[in-house]
Amino acid sequence: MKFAHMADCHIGSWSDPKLRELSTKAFQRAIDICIDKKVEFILISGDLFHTALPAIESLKAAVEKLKQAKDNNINVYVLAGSHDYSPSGKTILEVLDKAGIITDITNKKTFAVQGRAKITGIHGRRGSLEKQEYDKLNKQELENASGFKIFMFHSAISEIQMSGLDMIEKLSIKQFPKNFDYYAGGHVHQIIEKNIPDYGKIIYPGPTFPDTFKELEELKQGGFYIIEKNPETNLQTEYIPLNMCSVFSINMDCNQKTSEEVNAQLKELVSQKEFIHTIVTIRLFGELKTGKTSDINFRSLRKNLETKGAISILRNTSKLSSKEFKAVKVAQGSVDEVENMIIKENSDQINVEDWDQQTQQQKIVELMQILSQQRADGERVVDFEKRITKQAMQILK
Ligand SMILES: [Mn+2]
Repeated sequence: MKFAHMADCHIGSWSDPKLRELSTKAFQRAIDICIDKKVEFILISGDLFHTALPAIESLKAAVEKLKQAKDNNINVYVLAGSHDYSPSGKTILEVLDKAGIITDITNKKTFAVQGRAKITGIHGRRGSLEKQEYDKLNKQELENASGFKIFMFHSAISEIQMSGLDMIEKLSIKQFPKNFDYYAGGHVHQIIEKNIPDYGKIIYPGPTFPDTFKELEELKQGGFYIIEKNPETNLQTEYIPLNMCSVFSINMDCNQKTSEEVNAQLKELVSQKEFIHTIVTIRLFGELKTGKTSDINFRSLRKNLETKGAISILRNTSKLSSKEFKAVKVAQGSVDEVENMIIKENSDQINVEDWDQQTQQQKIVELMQILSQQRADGERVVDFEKRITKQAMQILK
């Protein structure tokens, strides 16, 4: 018996069209490899699509490949993940199931029989709402069943060490039925392979393509598993990486550096390197000694990298600050109190001629009020813009 196990394909994720295309292509390549290696069936443990109602292009790209698998007599078993549900609990997987392209095992109460294998599982929901589903399981019946049993799931497990996932909800392995041959996991975007006594082989294959900035930095690429089980051998697992491009990550501590120094160091870091077919991630953190964060010249860096062939340049400066616009810690209070305090503490950083401090603070409050207005019912966008601009100009005189 030979089958593939993938999860978290997130087809349609990334707003950058180039990254979205790479992510879709990674999934397509995975299916191509499965056809090439003549697997008997494929398991997809949740988050096949990034959203419950994927865009037509994403749907088309996925369906085309899934159909190809089907035409090669490879059945594809898909479980809904936390991303596959619309707020009203609908998933596109039901449609694909009805069309005979996949087998949606999301609401399967019993086993799907695939040759010598039996497949069942429990879908994932946002906020780990699937917990109740586990409580409803007739575990004994599942545990006593014979044959090569596969349990698909889309949840984190508290007994398995996972880095950086302290905040997410987990299930206990004790909620799972015991005595399965293979537990096909999803949801955790990490590659994890574990044997748990009384249970069996548990695998999280990670995503088929990194889905976030952090995943690009840490994983660099995605992949999936091919599993083989012959009567005379143990389970054999092989991780198949999907190398779609290179990822070059810059992680720079900017503490006590001037914005000029940071600019120079960034320039130095990328000089004498080629970036052909490479995604570049730039993470800057720390507090600049002088200069503003906006003095970091990303535009010229981007141009430079693009000339050297970079596919996409992503930056993260959420932990970068400057002395000139320093974060202000304020005591708790009402929104108005907190706002006023922040304005007071920062208004000396701005200097408008002819305004004293008090006038300035007053003007800031008034401007904020005007800018937070919403478009009135039936008001045209141009009229709305005109109205806001006019009011703001009156304040600024
Ligand atoms: Mn996911």
